[in-house]
Amino acid sequence: MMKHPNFAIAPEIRIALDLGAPIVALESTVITHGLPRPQNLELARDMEKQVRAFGATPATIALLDGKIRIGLSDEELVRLSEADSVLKVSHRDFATAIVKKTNGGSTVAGTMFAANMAGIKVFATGGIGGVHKESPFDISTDLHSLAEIPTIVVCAGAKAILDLPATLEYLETMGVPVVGYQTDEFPAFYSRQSELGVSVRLDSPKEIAEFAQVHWNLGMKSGILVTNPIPETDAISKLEMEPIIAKASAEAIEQGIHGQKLTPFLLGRINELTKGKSMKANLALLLNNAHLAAEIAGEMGSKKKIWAI
Ligand code: PSU
Ligand code: MN
Repeated sequence: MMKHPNFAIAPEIRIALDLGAPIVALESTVITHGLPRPQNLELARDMEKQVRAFGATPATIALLDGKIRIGLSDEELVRLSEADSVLKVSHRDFATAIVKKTNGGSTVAGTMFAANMAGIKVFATGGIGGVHKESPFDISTDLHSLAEIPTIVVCAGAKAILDLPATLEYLETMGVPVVGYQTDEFPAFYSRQSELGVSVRLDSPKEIAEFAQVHWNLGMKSGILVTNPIPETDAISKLEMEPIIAKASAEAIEQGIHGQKLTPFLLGRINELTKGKSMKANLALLLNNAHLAAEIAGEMGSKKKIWAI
């Protein structure tokens, strides 16, 4: 097979792919645009540690000097987390990053695309993008990718800054299963509750892996959204979050913030308004998702059996 000129797969990931060992893809927009320094680098390292602790190999996906990189070394994580001019890379931005030879953090959509190209089926993030409240036609490419790319995306629901009912309607229209992990309710990122339903509740990583096999064996092409509620100890109630989100949202409209800048603006502003509490919750749910994703990857069944001797 010809090697794709725009991708570079780290040696460790190449070996894991050849062995059919469990791998979890990790996104990098959260590192480049979602969190401030130095928490972004700490989080990037902790996500990788968490995936390893639960028996899988982490593949952080990002763009460095115009190459799509599957798996980063620690030096490369440092470079990415400190980079000053870095693109937020979704589908339409890959070619831009490549021709301009720039660095980029891949969004959920971008990471799904690259992971699938590399043959990685399981991916952990914080919260997916969705339909924005500020402008109903600002619909994240994440939703479109969930409809078209067959990967399992583990998240804590869609970010609470979004129009959650509209986001769920869109996923339903596009035929994307929304799995509630040990819950009947769609989690709302910072909060465990939303009063909105999921399409199926599954209670173990094994059941999720089986569900995915059945879905894809039927010939379905879509991804599977696995929603994992934030741990109880770090959750912030809907009541507490609602006025804060409303305030940040109003400021975004006032300041004319839209497009790619909207999500980072809202996350940053909410973090200021909660005096860091929302970021703490964001970090906790990210690690919780890395944990579940590693367990699902472990249940996905490898191409070859590896015997320990
Ligand atoms: N989850 C987090 N923090 C983030 C994101 C997810 O906890 O910053 C990123 C993801 O990369 C997601 C993006 O794809 O926010 C959504 O951006 P937009 O709404 O512009 O599509
Ligand atoms: Mn958007």
